[in-house]
Amino acid sequence: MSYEPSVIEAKWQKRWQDARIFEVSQDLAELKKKPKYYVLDMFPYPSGAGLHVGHPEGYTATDVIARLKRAQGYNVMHPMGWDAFGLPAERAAMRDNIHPAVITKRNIDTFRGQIQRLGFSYDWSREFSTTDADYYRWTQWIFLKLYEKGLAYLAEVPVNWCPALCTVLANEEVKDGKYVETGDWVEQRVMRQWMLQITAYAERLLEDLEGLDWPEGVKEMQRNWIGKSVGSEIEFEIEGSDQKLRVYTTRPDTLLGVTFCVVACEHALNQGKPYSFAKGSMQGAFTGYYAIHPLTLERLPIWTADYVLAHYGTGAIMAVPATDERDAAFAKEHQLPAREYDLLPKEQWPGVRKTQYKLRDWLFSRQRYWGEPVPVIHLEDGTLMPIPEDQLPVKLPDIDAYKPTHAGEPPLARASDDWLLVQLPDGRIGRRETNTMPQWGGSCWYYLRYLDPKNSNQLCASEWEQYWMPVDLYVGGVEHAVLHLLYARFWHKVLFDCGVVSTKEPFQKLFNQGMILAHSYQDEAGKYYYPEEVEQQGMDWLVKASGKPVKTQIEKMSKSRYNVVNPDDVIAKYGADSMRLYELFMGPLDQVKPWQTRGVEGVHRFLHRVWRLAEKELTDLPGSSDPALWKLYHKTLKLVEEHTLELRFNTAISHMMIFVNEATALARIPKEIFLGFVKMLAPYAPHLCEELWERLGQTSFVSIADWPVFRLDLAQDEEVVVVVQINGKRRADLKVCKGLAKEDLQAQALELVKHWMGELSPSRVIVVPDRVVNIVLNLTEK
Ligand code: ANZ
Repeated sequence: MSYEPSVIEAKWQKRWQDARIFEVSQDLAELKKKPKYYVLDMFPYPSGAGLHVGHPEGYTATDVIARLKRAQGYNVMHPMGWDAFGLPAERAAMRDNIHPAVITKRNIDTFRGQIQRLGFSYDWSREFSTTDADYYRWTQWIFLKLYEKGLAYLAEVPVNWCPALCTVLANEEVKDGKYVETGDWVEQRVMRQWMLQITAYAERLLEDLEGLDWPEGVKEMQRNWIGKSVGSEIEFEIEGSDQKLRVYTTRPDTLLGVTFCVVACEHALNQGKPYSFAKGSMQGAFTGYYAIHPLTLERLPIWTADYVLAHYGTGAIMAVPATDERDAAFAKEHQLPAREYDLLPKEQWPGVRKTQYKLRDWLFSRQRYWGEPVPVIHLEDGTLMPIPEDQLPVKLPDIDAYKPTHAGEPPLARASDDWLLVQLPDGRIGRRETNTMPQWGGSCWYYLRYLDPKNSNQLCASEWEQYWMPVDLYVGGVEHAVLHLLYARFWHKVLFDCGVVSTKEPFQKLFNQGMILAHSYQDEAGKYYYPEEVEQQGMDWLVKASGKPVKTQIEKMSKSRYNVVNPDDVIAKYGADSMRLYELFMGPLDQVKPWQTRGVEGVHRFLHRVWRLAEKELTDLPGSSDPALWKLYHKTLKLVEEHTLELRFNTAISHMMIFVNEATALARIPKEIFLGFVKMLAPYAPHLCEELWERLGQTSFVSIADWPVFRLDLAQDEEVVVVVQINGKRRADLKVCKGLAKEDLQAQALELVKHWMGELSPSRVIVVPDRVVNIVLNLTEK
């Protein structure tokens, strides 16, 4: 029989599922006999477009690790679920007039099917969606804890309002005045919103980064986002006023160089004066006030300008144009003086030392339907009442229109009075909060729920939390560096303070997979061509077909560029094992790299060769094979294990390819070696390996077999002692690998005896491999 992935893959996926081999034991005493390993993917948002080949890159990596760790005797937690609240389902609902819950379920079914066809060893019994009421009940519960601790509060705040979407957005979601997801413009408005006081955790969020095994770039992004700065607040008298001007500076030593002060447009000093300047410009105006220098008593004009931010420090600065570039530019623009000065010694610095953070509190409400309702009631007297814990979840009501009003009233305000109005036991009437939580809420704690997904009394029982946490390896995209990863750390620390979790940090090791790009082909007329077709037919064909010059680019996959690759198509043609292998063989996991379907063919051929290897004579006779094969086998085993655990999958695969090439050249191979190789390859190509395992008469599953035993003595190269002579006289002994090439042996020997030779150079060197190196020196040269 030939290798037919479609037949064997369906067969083994069903067998794994029926035997439930990837489900983790629920017996704690049993679990405690072995070490644990928690390996987690950033769970996907199940979009309507389905999976593309970028998703399974990280999932394949974690699956290989999960399978290897299981083989090495760990209890492995490897779950999957859905981050399913959010705007796209709501927009699709508006467009198609279908409830977001229906759309979400449909998308989840598609995603699950696609993911399952890749043969990942998830414990599916733990699956959930953030949109399940049993789940978001606990998201709401955490909100109540935040509220109890004073960390959730309502405030009139300037917010990022997106007119196109009619909703507010978090600072982290806005870049250059646009919503990062859709590119829609965002404007500033003042609205009453829920805020989470993440700033109260700024120092801990910063400090605890140190102990984490995360990419340095991600840590640095978090440090910059938190933006700690240590400086001073200095108070200036204002001429003819009781008010004082407080400035924040990181350079109190420059006080003698101050020639003017600048306040933000929104500063209290400007009350009633609606200053506004072009963003990022050096425009400004004199406020009419003068500050008095605390040491020299000089009059310093107070200006207002856009480059001073209202919400950083005190919203006011002392300007030192001789040293600070922006102050210098502003001074030049407005003909303000600059002055050389002496640095002020530390003993003379006025005012108090002050630590500032750039981090702002987290805007936590959204005018959206498809999110967790905020579990709070507004009473008539204006007070707030949190929903009692035992009345959670506050379920999302059905409504008939999902769009918020332009005044910013959330869609839930349209719910019927049954839902909206609540009568308290004392007869008072309250109105439910109609804002919902942002999508980031549900993803802040999902890694805990996997550990105890069905618990209806607690979000996670502490015995499970204590056994499994922290997550040992977390894999996902770098785009979450300051959003999800900062929010989740914040909630985790709050849960730590509530005694719900026992670790300070949720994710011990983080790895970011690089994005998978694709080739795109577009002709001068703007027409795109399918990359697959171009790859098959060749560039000449393309030029002819188009009749115009064609531009080839490597870009992000997107529908509009016709370059999205669907894993289903790849699996249909080559099988899931080839797909898995190619995802990891393309290049280092953290690198950005282009997909090339042609590349799948290479790994597919490799799997065919493995299949044919099993058809060779597999012998049990000892000594029936080349000892070199044993050595190669053990060396390969060591390298595959090491490289895999270091997430260097591409090189692990190439070592297996080398092994298969060598083994293919032999007439027969020991069965023991072949079975060991099947175990080695199983984490990467599990379906093929299960099939071979069975055909070779093994019972149970290779997926849960022990990792092969490595024998150092068999892997090591045999050593020999070579005598090094000078003019026939023994001068040294050299230990080298048996069979070392002549040139290498000569080079090592010369190095070893160079102090014997002094200035002289050999006139001749005689090398007998594995035996002797004789260096002939011409002694008359001296
Ligand atoms: C005088 C000075 C002299 C300053 C000098 C810098 C260099 P970080 O490190 O980011 O905290 N600053 C203070 N508040 C500001 C605001 N609301 N908007 C814009 N700029 C503000 O930077 C702190 C420095 O940025 C402060 O120190 C202040 O300028 C400015 F040679 O004061 B400095």
